Amino acid sequence: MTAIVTYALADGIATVTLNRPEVLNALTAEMRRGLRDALARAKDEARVIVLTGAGRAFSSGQDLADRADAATDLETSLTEEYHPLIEAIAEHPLPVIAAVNGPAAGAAANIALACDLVIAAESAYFLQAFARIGLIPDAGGTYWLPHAMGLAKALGAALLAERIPARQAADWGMIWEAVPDADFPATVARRARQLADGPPLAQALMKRVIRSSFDHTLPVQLQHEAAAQGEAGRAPDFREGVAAFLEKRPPRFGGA
Ligand code: LHQ
Repeated sequence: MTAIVTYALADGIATVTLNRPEVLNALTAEMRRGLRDALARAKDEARVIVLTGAGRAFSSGQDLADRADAATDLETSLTEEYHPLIEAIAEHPLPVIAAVNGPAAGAAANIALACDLVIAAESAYFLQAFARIGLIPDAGGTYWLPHAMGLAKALGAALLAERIPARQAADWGMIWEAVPDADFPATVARRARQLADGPPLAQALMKRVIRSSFDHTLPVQLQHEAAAQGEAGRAPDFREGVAAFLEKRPPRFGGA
């Protein structure tokens, strides 16, 4: 049987692939567990995680035909299964790239937005499909959307439930970049390499501190920033980064 979530590790890059292409990688409980397991495994052995979809889609969101899920109350399904997944991405010490190869709909669009760097192929699109089936954006949608693109666009995306093409998503600041389909695999590989070679402690700290800024006033945020910078400054990667600069060579980060 083919795994419905695959995991491949190469040179510090953990690639996690949603793998039910015949239903556009619609998410089942087993896939959500597989995703959480993959994220946990990568923690100990990778330097960056790439999350992507097999076939022509990233993911169509919740599997609407899954009978087990249909029997579960939505609030329970969200709090017990989706939320731990969203938090595992947002709180993961490693940078997580969403490589959005095709449509990202429903909960999957918002799982992508939970990632740290979203790179989409130009033919991909984001669809807050929820209103079409009488629901509201979930899996963090009501949080990420206004933060990522502002209130006006967030409300429009939720109420109208129209496709947001990758290029538009990038123009709105919702994702990092949209790239021509032909360049997509190479761009993802290049960005993954770049992050895998980056300073792990500083990356983990910047993820945490930047994400927490939503909850803080400026004085509080400045304190968190200074504390994290103090920690980064005491670590070997800072010494290595400065030495590499002075010696005019690329840094070798990852010092314990
Ligand atoms: C699917 C799905 C799918 C099953 C395509 N399920 N089969 C909800 C409830 C519970 C708890 C937590 O939260 C949530 C959150 C959510 O995620 S709700 C939103 C769920 N997603 C959607 O509403 C999107 C549904 N899909 C679509 O609207 C379309 O498939 C899109 C626009 C993504 C792509 O359209 P097309 O490119 O035209 O592909 P298609 O519709 O022909 O799909 C291909 C196949 O995949 C098809 O099966 P078939 O046997 O006819 O070839 C679809 O039935 C199947 N599929 N999405 N979510």
